Amino acid sequence: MAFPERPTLTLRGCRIYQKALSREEQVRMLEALRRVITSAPFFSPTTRFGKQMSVKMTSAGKYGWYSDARGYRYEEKHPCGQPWPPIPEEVLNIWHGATGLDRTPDCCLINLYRDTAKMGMHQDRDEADFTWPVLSISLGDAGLFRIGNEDRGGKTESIWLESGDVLVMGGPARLLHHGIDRIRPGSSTLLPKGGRINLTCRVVD
Ligand code: MD6
Ligand code: FE
Repeated sequence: MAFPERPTLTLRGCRIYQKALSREEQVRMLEALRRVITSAPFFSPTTRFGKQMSVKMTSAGKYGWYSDARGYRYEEKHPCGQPWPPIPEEVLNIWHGATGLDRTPDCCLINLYRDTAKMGMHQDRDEADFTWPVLSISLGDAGLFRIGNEDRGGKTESIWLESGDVLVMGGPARLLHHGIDRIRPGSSTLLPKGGRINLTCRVVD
């Protein structure tokens, strides 16, 4: 797949490629993800404060992102004890196309949002080197993405991320706070049971 040369939109330094994946590419990516999810089922992480997150998660790659009472971290194994499955080629192709990097990501975190799930404002800062970008791919229902500042608080801006949109958070945008306020249930027919899947690929080491 030839990745678009230019983003359709830039928001606070985040490059957004709207509809970068065709419907056929989205369907193929979802099929690849089904295989990942079969060997690494979704689970509900809890925060450091013991609260269950509304988003279900799993991962592919050398590391998976994990959270429990001991805090946020990367783990080499799914909570069931097995290593995470490899990152699907369909995802790696988007990573290389959008970032232009030869280096392969160590982790593809898979987030599942059903109807009322959301994700609070956060920074992605569990990785060793912030010069590597984070790439996100959205599939299924639209999600309202809010982006703020390096420091907590201050003015924010929001954009609806739709199925097939790709976002790259790199350079000066790498440590901006961001979150998902809500999804718009029923806005896509891609996932048979509805909801939104977001993939984020990261270099961890
Ligand atoms: C989401 N995304 O879209 C949550 N993180 O469901 C993220 O947390 C995210 O979109 C880092 C870079 C891009 C992202
Ligand atoms: Fe994030």
